[in-house]
Amino acid sequence: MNEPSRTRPPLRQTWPAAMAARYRAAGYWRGETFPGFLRARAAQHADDIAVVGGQVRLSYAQLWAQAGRIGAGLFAAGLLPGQTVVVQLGNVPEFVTVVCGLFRAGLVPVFALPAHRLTEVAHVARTAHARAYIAAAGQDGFDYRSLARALQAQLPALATVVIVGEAAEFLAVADLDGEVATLPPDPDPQSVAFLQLSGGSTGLPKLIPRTHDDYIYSFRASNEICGIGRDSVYLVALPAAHNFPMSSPGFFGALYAGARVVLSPGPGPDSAFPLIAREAVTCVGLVPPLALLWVQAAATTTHDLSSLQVVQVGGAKLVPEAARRVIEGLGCQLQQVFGMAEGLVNYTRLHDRPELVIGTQGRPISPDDEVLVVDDLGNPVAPGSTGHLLTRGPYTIGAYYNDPAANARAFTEDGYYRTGDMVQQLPGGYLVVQGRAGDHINRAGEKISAEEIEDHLLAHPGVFDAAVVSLPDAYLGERSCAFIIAQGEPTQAAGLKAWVRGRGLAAFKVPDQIVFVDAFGTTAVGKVSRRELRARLREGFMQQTGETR
Ligand code: J2J
Repeated sequence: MNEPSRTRPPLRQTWPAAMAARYRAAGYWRGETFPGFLRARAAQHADDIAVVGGQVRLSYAQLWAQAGRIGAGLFAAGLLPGQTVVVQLGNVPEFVTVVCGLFRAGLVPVFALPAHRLTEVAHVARTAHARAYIAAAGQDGFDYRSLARALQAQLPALATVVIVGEAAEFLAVADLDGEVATLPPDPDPQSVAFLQLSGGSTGLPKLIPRTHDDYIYSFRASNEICGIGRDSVYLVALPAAHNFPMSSPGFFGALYAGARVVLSPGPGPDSAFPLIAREAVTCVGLVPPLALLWVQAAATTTHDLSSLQVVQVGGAKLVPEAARRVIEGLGCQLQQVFGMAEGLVNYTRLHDRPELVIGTQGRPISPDDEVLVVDDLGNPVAPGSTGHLLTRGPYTIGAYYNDPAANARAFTEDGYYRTGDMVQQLPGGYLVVQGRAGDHINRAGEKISAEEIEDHLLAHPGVFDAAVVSLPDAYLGERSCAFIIAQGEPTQAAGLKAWVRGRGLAAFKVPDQIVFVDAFGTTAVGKVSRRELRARLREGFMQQTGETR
């Protein structure tokens, strides 16, 4: 399976045989696949509405039919089962139909965020050996067809471009068609269903191969924890390509349950509140700053939000005071979610005591999620102390795709994933996120690698050295700040920001703040690691400006 190209490293994700046997025996891995469950729902709930977005309302039968048409159309366009396809779509119904079409055709979606630009998409397409790119004609004033042209100029293997909307010289999703009989049988449940992106702390995004069995387990079990059933209405408010609204329990969980998925074109109250009222939405996932914005807007809205039962907040730390405000302001149950695209997801449970819901980030989905909290040397810390979170289990990966260096860093010899998060483990397995060991900035749930941005800044002729750090931010949780030692012609902050943007990067990676310094003040004896340097700059700056955590 998944092996069409001679040059492409095999696309797989494996667990040690004994663990795999345990996960099967425990009923986590049931041999289900995406096309398998989508076909079953189309048969069971043919006329129930599966997906609502824009003017479109698709039943489960229509979703399945569209998936067949799109899958067969991609074959007719020359794609072969097992090939990878970069999908860069916002919250439009075609996100769901295209991805389901790829699954049905045994093609492997690779998810890019709508905010990504040429540098990121090219990296992802190249690393995944992608043969096709599927995007919207435009969104938020950006023309993805020009991105497609630039991609094809760099990557000859990217032979096919398919566009949602006005396709220009490319194929249009609406025009895809082919013989459904050409579609392959359902894939091996252990094969890789798609590649998700990591928001990790070093360099460009890494690719996360997730299998049918492991991912389906994670959202099937999430459904139970989050109370998602056939009567639920799940709103996708965050970008659908994020792992959180995709799988925790996300729109895939909702589809698995035979529930209704409603796609909000934007995350803000203006887009989401009318949809909540119209569609009687019961569950939504938000990042902390967005949840607070919703609380503010809910105080004066004329839209009826009373259908909301569960508001999930995750992606970044929700501090207790903010948690209280969410509960009071939205008048429904709060569920904290601490997850990662690599696997492990923790939830506070719907019937947990308020102290746990407000003060922790929940506990793992599975009894077989193994969690270790260790010190810098890898030894377990005393119970209740803060340490590095390591994990392995039935839906946590053991390797990134095609990245041996990252794998050597990110996984222990025993196959534990080093999450990079610093946590405290309370009795009952509840985790409190205390920070992180790595140097990424968690900007309202979007992860930015300090190293990646420093590299782009260093490419500027006016920059002698650059260090990018996170600063506490009342709204974003964290914002990015670049300390710059200038050289040559004087450079302005605005010019540096424009430079980063001009490097073809997602706008959220442009430093929020730029501080010029004469030196990094490395007065201590000996060599200082980049990490220490960043920490010192952050602390020094915060002392100077009187900012507090
Ligand atoms: C503190 N930090 C958190 C939280 C994630 C569900 C929910 C979120 C993600 C996600 C996800 C946090 N408090 N509640 O994939 O399925 C930070 C941690 C973590 C990193 C993972 C899901 N929830 N984080 O955010 O892959 O640092 O996944 O390691 O984007 O976000 O980021 P990502």
